[in-house]
Amino acid sequence: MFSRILIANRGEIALRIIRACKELGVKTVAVYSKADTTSLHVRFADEAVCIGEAAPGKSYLSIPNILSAAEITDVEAIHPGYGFLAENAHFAEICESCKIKFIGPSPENMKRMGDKMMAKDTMKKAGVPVTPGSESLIETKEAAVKEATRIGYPIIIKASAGGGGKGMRVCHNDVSLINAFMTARGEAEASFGNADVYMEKYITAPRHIEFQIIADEHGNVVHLVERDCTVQRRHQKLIEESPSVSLDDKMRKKMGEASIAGAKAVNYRGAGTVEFLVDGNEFYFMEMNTRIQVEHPVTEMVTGIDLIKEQIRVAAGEKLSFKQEDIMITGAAIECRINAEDPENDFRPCPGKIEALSIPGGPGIRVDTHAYAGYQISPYYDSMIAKVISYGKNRSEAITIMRRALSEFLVSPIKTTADFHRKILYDSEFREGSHSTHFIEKFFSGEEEK
Ligand code: MV4
Repeated sequence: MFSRILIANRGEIALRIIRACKELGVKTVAVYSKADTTSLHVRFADEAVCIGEAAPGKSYLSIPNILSAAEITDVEAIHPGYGFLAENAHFAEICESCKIKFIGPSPENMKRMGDKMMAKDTMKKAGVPVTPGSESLIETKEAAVKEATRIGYPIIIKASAGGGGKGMRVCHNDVSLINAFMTARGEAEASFGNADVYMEKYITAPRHIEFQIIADEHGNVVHLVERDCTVQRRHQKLIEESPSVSLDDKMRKKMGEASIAGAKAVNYRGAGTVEFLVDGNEFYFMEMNTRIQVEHPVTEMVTGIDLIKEQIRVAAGEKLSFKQEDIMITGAAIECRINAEDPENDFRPCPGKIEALSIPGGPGIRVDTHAYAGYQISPYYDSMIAKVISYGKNRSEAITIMRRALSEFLVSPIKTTADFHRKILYDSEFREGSHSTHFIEKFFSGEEEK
């Protein structure tokens, strides 16, 4: 086991990793920007190193500054958390060349899964169902029309270097196709420096179901069942839950086995998430995320497994301490991401100083947050200030507990999305679990989905 780990992140995930390290008896080094001098992860770590200015490019995204901090504090490993450099293969390679263990998958895993066309091809070869679509990249308008005719409208054009919904274009006929093809390529070039696009059959009302997997360095891969992330807004997940109302045990088993087959096909290491689109009884591989995700707590609540500790253990070369048959789901969990944003104003970020704070508690509630009374929410970083996770014996109870908890969440004078979440939890379609990825649109009159 490592004796000292550097956490190359901030906010609630930095705290989460520090907690896991403390329970493992591992010393922690926090890194922080000048804007985070008073942040909790700085206070709770054993050591802390200021790595630069507030702007992420000068601090949390600066590989030289982070590695300098790692060198002077003599750490054996770096945990990247999520976001920032978590899926940056170049960063993982440099860590390895500095003999510092990167707590996550190999650079090869990241590169292969970061190229969405290559990821699909790999999964298909591993026997994982993928969304019907083009076998290769679409290079010309003529090829686009030919492929769309073969696949059949509606189709969706996606950036191969993209992911997370950026640069996607849905088309229903040839007329819109040409324009969509050109703009998708232009956006992909602008956003990712890579104009490569591919095409898929558009699934009109899917559910977004993802499977958590964890793999050690000895060939063992276990899935920790699914998370349903169908409630999203502009590709930002708002609510995540486990288990999913859309899956029965038969489908859960098939998708779990597909996730493991996919992970084994790429010799995956560490924690990862295989994302699927679910359409009735069919499921299709969408993307694989090579990092720990924001929503990992819902999986921890229903399986009782501490995913961050498992990440650290497998990175230290330990074997997984459980087998697939040991994984049982008990109860149901829901997570609401609480952002310092104004739902009345197109969710624009509302940074500022928290004067008074009441964090929910009581039976069935977990809150992962770095907020405290007096904390200055910075405009430099993403607006999530807390994750409220409820756990009940079933989904209905988890919803009831979450509603109660959100009513206790007071963060004055900051505007947050807490009440917006309560509205969702009272919605009948959500309660029945019959919603699709279009669910959230109905909460916005006339808002155009980008
Ligand atoms: C799709 C799709 C429908 N059909 N692909 C890809 C990235 C992911 N974040 C959203 N993506 C989608 N890919 C096909 N062939 C619909 C979406 C989609 C979506 C998927 C899950 C959850 C929310 C979504 C919101 C918009 C689009």
